Amino acid sequence: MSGNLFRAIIMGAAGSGKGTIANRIVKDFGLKHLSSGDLLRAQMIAKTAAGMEAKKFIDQGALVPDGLMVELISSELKKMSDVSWLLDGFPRTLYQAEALQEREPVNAVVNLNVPFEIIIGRVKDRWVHLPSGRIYNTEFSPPKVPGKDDVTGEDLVQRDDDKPETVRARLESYEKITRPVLEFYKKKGILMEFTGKYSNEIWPHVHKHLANLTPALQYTDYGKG
Ligand code: G5P
Ligand code: MG
Repeated sequence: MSGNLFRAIIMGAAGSGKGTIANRIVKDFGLKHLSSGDLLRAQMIAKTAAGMEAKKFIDQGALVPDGLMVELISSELKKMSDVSWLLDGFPRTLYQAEALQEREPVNAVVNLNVPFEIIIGRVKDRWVHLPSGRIYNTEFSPPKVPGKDDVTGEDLVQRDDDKPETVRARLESYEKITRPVLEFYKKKGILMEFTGKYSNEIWPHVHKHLANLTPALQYTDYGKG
């Protein structure tokens, strides 16, 4: 670990619960959360050139080209050089993993392994607050007022890429393109895999693992939240 800074990554297929678990990690361990998907969606809302380019790929359930992705993430990481962070959804290709490793070696990688049939069942119930990235699920974690964000009261939306055929393309891309990234981190001895059907079942194990790695950062009790 460089100084007291901790650099972690959360990986897992589309809808495996990265955002859900990342929010709990951030709350309990005080890491700064950077989600590549939230970053891209913000660029799309702002209709930046990067956002318009990314949209062509995201709508197909395909990965955004490496060059664009590395550039976007690098400029965010520059702003986070003096804090401990958790990356969610990046890296997703070997090229991205190597680019990150050169820039900023990672301390821990958490991979969520959730059966694909469970994912397909839950993603159709997902609603999000796009400006903040807050995630809801009408079955698992409904908003207090149906269709409205708990904090701002603004409308929730369903993601364009949550259509069943697009989710299937995203799951395939994870298997083909992102699995080698897990091997990359396994060889470095920093990968920890967590298997289960439910985030509440997986979370206490993730909490325990991170608490062992980061005793100095831990400031809440075991696996709450
Ligand atoms: P994203 O935004 O990174 P994905 O596909 O990796 O998208 P996603 O869909 O955001 O991942 P997640 O964060 O893993 O899923 O899952 P989540 O949102 O926490 O949970 C999914 C739903 O299930 C939610 O409604 C949640 O409430 C619910 N849930 C959680 N746990 C449970 C449970 O136990 N039970 C139940 N019933 N429900 C539960 O990337 C989007 C696109 O951007 C591009 C790609 O095109 C990608 O497809 N992109 C990149 N391209 C290239 N390189 C990169 N690094 C890229 N990053 C993003
Ligand atoms: Mg997410």
